[in-house]
Amino acid sequence: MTRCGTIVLAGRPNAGKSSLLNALVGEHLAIVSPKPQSTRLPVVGLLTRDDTQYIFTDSPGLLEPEYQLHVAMRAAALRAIDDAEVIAYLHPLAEHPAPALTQVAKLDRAPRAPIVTVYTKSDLAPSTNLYQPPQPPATSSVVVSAVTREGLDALLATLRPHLPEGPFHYDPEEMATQPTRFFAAEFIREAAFELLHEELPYSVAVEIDEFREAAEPLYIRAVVYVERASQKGIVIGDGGRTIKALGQAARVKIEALLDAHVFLELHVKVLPKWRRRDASLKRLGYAR
Ligand SMILES: Nc1nc2c(ncn2[C@@H]2O[C@H](COP(=O)(O)OP(=O)(O)OP(=O)(O)O)[C@@H](O)[C@H]2O)c(=O)[nH]1
Ligand SMILES: [Mg+2]
Repeated sequence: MTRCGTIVLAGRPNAGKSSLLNALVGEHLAIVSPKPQSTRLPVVGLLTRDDTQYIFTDSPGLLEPEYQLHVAMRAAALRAIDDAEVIAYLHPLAEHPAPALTQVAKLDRAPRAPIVTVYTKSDLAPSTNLYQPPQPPATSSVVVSAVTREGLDALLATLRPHLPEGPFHYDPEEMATQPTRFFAAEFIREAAFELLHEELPYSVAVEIDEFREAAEPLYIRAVVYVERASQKGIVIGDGGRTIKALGQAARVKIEALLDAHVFLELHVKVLPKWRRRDASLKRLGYAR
């Protein structure tokens, strides 16, 4: 009998959720950044191994909301936690032990699904006896590194019994469920996290205006939104230098995922205070 089910990757910002999703799936699907709060929407990654189909959902970091976008991110993370058959609760090994998820997520009561505590970035943790395996009957925990791939097989083995018996939901060859244009917009945002500083990456949102994949190179036109006119100038840069570099970096990422040449055209526009406005968040796909 095959098994198939959803596993949410949850935890504080920067815990390594997106990196772990990518390592498990074997493809760069979810954007990663040393800057916290890079994930704004859940990203689904599929892994089918032997008789088991793992449906992983990378979720936004659990944070204390400061503005409307945060409220939407937290809501999306809590929905993903609610919907999952098992919760992989990520916490950096260097900051062992992990506080209770109920506390981190400020939940009124413990989540319905079982929790597997996943200690991340083991390659960064000092090798002194920091990690003491929990004594039963504590919840199960696994130590992983998305970089060295340590612990990934152990994690899969720990998750597997929590997944319901039943048929696969997706073709075993599939890795993603979201449309290509979603990933295109995300990779432009990832480039913004790499090339822009301080508050700017947080003020950037991306909307795909046109996506033509009938002929190669694929043609993608996107709008990079910022919140203020002064930010627009910085994102464009001297003689368009910054937006050009951003476009190049994003194009390479999109081409790697699609395995096709891409012509990417970016325009920078101002959408005033979009992070604080419900209508803008809805339009950008961040809020319901
Ligand atoms: N050395 C090392 N770095 C890691 C590992 N996993 C993640 N990182 C780094 O930690 C930072 C955060 O990783 P992300 O995967 O973006 O973390 P996240 O939990 O998705 O963060 P948010 O989406 O912002 O909540 C990045 O700089 C990653 O490269 C790991 O196993 N080893
Ligand atoms: Mg992330």
